[in-house]
Amino acid sequence: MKSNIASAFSYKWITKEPIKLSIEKTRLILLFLALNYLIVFLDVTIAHAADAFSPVYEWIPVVFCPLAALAALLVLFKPKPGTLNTLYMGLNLLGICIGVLGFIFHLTGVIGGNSFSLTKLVGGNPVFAPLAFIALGIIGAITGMDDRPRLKKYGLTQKTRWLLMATAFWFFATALVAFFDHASTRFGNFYTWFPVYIGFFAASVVFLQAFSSLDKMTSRLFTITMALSMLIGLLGFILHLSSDVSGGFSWRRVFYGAPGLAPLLFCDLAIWGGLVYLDPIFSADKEEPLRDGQYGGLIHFGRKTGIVILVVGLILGLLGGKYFFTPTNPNQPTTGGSVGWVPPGQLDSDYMFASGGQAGTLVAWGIPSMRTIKTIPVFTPDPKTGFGYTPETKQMLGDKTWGDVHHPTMSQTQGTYDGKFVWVNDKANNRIGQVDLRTFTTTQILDIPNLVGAHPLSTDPDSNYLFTASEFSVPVVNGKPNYAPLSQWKDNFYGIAAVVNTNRDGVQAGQPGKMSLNYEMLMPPYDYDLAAVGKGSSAGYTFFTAYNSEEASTDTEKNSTAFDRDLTLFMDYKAAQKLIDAGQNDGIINGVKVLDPRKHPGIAWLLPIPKNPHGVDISPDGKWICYSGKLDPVVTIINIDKLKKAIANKDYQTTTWGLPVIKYQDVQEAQVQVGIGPLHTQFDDQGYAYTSLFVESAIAKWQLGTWKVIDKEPVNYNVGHLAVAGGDSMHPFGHWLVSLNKMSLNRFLPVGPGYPVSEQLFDLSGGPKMTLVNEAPSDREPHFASIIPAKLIHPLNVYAKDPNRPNSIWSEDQAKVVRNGKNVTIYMAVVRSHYAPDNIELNQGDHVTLYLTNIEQQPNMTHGITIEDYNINVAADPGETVHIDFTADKAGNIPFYCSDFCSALHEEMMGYFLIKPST
Ligand code: K7E
Ligand code: CUA
Repeated sequence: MKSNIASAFSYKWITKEPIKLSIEKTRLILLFLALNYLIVFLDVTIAHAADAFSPVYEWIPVVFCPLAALAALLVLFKPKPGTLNTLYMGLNLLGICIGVLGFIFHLTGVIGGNSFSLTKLVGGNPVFAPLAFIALGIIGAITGMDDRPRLKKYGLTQKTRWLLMATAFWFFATALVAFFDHASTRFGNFYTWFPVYIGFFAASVVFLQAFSSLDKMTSRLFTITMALSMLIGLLGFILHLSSDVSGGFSWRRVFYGAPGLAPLLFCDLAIWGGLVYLDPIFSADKEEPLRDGQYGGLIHFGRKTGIVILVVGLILGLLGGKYFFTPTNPNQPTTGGSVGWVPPGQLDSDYMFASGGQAGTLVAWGIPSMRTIKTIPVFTPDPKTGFGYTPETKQMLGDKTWGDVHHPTMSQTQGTYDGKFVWVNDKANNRIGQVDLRTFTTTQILDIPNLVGAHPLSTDPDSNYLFTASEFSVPVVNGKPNYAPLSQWKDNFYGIAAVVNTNRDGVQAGQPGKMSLNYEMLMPPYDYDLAAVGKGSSAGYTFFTAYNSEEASTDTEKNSTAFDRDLTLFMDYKAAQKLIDAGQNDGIINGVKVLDPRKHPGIAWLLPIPKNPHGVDISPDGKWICYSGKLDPVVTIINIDKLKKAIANKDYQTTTWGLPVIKYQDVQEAQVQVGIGPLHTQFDDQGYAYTSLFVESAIAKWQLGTWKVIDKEPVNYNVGHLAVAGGDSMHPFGHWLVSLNKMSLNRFLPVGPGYPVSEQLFDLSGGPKMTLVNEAPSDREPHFASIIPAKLIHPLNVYAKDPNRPNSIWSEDQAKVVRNGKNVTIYMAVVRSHYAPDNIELNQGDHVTLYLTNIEQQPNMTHGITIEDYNINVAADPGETVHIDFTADKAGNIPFYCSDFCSALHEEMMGYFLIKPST
């Protein structure tokens, strides 16, 4: 049946005569309504997918939207009274209920956490998003109204007036969203106010039109307002996208940084405004009895049906509310939604590699969950994996059973973390350990002779070299001991910088992946604390911090803090490398080539920095060298261009210890007043720097270039290092910051007088303010840590089956025992759930070499071997061959068994060494 109602474009000041559209206004609205439900469907699906649809009622709006869209479309094509119409109207009312509940639920989810913040209000759990359901539900319900001209008031039909009011409400809600969203960035850019103004303005214009007569003035105002809304929507869309794209694109930022699609809501509303403003015109302006599909009132149901639907809806809503607001798990972290919490079954987005301090380990954490995933033994034996129990790993550890790990350093390629290696220093025993991220195991430990207190560790943008230095000065002599009376400090004590080849690609010495000592450089007898290798405009230089220019050797606490500035040192390592390559070293001490920079001008300089500086860190572009003052509440910024100029002009203040001293005021760019006790600085991808304040127990966020502090957040407490993803490379990833605190108070269950330290996770993505979103204890002291997106790391699943690998066997029938006098070599296969061979006859005093191959290629199927009473336990991952060496000095029937629970027959997985006593 063809309807006799058409719509007209009533903006009469644009065209003299109304333009007639041959489609009914109500049908247009139904079409657009369906479209809107689909858009909301996409939006809510993406948002709730980020929570993995947990709790389960996050599915409700996801299921609801397509149903509502479908109903609107069906009614559009089949505008008959009946079940369908009733269903459609019921869905609209249900939508309103869902909106109200969603609003309340998001709101309580936000403020139910430990603290309320604007960032959470918007980024964490968008409170106002459910209002869309209310607006669409209301509009949907109004489509059912009668639209006959006799009901006109102010020149508008009743239905049009109600639609105007609903649209005004939606404009109002959208303006609120824009307000809170931009408030979280403190309206950093003045134009972020525009959508707020325009939103509220449009809300008033649309609302007032419902109560004022339709004339030229009002229709012009209305049209201009809708055009403005359309414009601000498009502009906002472009600005949001460009702000998301600047400094590297990520979807995460499109949804949570500046939500890219949000401004398009203004365009959507402009179209709504245009549609509801359409004037229904009629072929006959006389009263007619109602017919189906006529007068724009497509849906008809009696008052009774309406009331029943409303009551049922309300009851359902209340029941639902009671269920929703019963806390399901009081122990669940309430951090305002998904930020900082990774639900069971979900993976973290980033790894953090934190030093294990005196545990001598490297610890892999998941970020943002703060779950500890793996402890990697580096300088410490580990019975679980057998590290330090096989001949090869015993040899790596030497006679040491521990190390003091401070600075995990991620390997880089062209200034970006490449996820291949992590290197760590051992300050207590002057070593560098290398962890291969294919296997998360330690593959090499390199001793650094001569140097004592190897504290800093830093690498260049291509990780060709590692730099460390001595925190303690000692005499440097060939052969041990390096003893000299302290009275000889000035003449016989030295600091040392060591440069190590990573040889990661096997360029040098044909031993890929094996570090080797390149050379060492003598330095004045100060205490070298940290190092940063230049990049970008500072490439080729390495900067060390140092305290104790006073050269104190006793009562250092007092005597090394007299000067207001300490002499730090920086070197031109490319120039130094040329000398080494040309064989121009100044001797070999304990097997290491040594350079004395006093004999080679142009490789090292001294630079005064306030005061007992601790960390030195370089901005991602390499331009700003940032020294943290420790005993001075500032970060001192050195401009690399000025520094290079001073070197080129040889414009020095004086010489000390035979090295030129740079004029501080010539190269200093700024002093950032960060707060008390600055230690370390990291950078993000937005031009901000973050400095840890040990004494103040806070993190200061400041801006490169303006040198302004823009946020400071307390931590619990006494922060040492801090880590931002990629924060010491040329391409930081931003988003997460972990504060590595030295202490904790009242944060974790008490465990006796020794307290755990605490790591606190901050979300950097919510604008200028850092938001604390998670924390975890650690029972080791993590100094530094490196955070890297998980997608950059590609660990092995199993050790591949390699028929050529020496001493490995790949089937049980290759298993054998080879005796050569008192030397017995066993090639043993291990597979669920037995050993082959499982009984091995030995004589007391035999020397046993056991190669145990786990011949499984199934991921996760680790087996181990424990030999009773022989102090031996080693694990073999799938495809791995482990080497065990022992003398069968205890006679008896000695059982061995699998030490990794692998199958139901794990206990049965055992065998005997049958060791005959010697007579
Ligand atoms: Cu500041 Cu060893 Cu890097 Cu500890 S060091 S905090
Ligand atoms: Cu194999 Cu347990």
